[in-house]
Amino acid sequence: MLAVAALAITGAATVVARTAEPGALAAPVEDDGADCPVTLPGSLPATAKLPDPFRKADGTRVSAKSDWRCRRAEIRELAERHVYGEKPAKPSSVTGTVSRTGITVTVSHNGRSAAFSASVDLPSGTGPFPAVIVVGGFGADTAAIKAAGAAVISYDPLAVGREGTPRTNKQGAFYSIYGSSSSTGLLAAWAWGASRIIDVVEQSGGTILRADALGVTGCSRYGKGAFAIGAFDQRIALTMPVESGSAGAPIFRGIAGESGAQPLSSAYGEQPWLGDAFGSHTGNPAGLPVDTHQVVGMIAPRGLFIMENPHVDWLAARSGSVAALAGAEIYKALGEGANISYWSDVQDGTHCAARSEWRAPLQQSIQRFLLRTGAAPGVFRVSPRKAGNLADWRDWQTPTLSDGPTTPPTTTTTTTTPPPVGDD
Ligand code: MCU
Repeated sequence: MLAVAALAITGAATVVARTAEPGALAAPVEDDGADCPVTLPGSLPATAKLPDPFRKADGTRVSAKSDWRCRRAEIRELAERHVYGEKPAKPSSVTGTVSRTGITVTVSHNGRSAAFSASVDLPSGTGPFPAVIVVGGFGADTAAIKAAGAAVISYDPLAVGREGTPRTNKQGAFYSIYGSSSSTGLLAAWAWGASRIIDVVEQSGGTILRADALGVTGCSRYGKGAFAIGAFDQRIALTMPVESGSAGAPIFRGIAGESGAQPLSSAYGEQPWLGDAFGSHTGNPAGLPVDTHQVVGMIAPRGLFIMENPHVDWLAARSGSVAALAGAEIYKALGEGANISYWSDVQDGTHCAARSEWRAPLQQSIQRFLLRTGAAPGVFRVSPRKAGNLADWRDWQTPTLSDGPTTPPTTTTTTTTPPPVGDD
């Protein structure tokens, strides 16, 4: 009895340790489900509709909010196996520096090493500052980010995973460590690189940049990257993919039926963005045991603001709206429905244009999730040009999740029960 009570207490302490400061939704670790037991069935039945995100691998459904942590670990495993390829955990050595103008990263693992860097642009005022990792060099409103009080970390992901290489000879810092024939795609490699930048920020002591107040954004192929970076590192408090298109936020199952959208085979073949294993799914997304609404669920309940362009058919904004709507059901079940926002109702059709419509919700998101002031925008503005219908895509309902753990801990009275006489 005492041992059980002690376990219950240890469990509670673990939960406390996982939570950063009050109001913070990001985890202090890259993957807070790393200890979850994940046993996946060899194969799952094909489903034309979106897989039920609440159905666990053992066939039962998630019933408590606290179950999401290990359900997320299952989704992560599915996403790695079938979509992105493996994103390895932190390598044995990550070192580097943070200055007011830049970040250097040096990684060593299994006798191999690689280095890359990012530049830093601080806002006015005195730090330490929250920061947004801007992936690639275009399409992000860096002026709005700085005006909201966050620094910009400009991350060139091509140094970590180059484009223009065949899948058999991938290049960049990630592949210098894990091998040029690694089956991991560029998006997971970029996510690994962003995580190593966060490791260095974390180790820097927080005098310039705050590791507990980080966001990520990027447009187009770098929107695909921003989405994957936010999904695979729970230290990211705010994820803001812009016009990410196929291999980004839009549901894979919707793309084939969305007129003009970049086909899955095209997204798979244009660059090795997705993992090699995705190659067997491009003609049959119904056979995928996971879809991007569950990748949205990997981000939940952290801040997420998905921005899309409904004027360019190639960008698959209708399938993007379905990913957001289905993913929002996960946020709602977790009691954080306002933490996901979506906006595709924009005027300018230019891909990755600077857009005045997004400035206010973007700044409000930075304030809420990085500076922790005010409320989340909690806005869903879907363009009528590309409005998907969630009812067409699901045959599951959103559960009401309890607040407590599924198996309630043993009552605390056991802690005060004296052991029977003679039992020591
Ligand atoms: C939307 O992202 C990509 C798209 O997948 C590609 O087909 C196209 O070539 O480039 C887009 C992009 O990254 O534009 C800058």
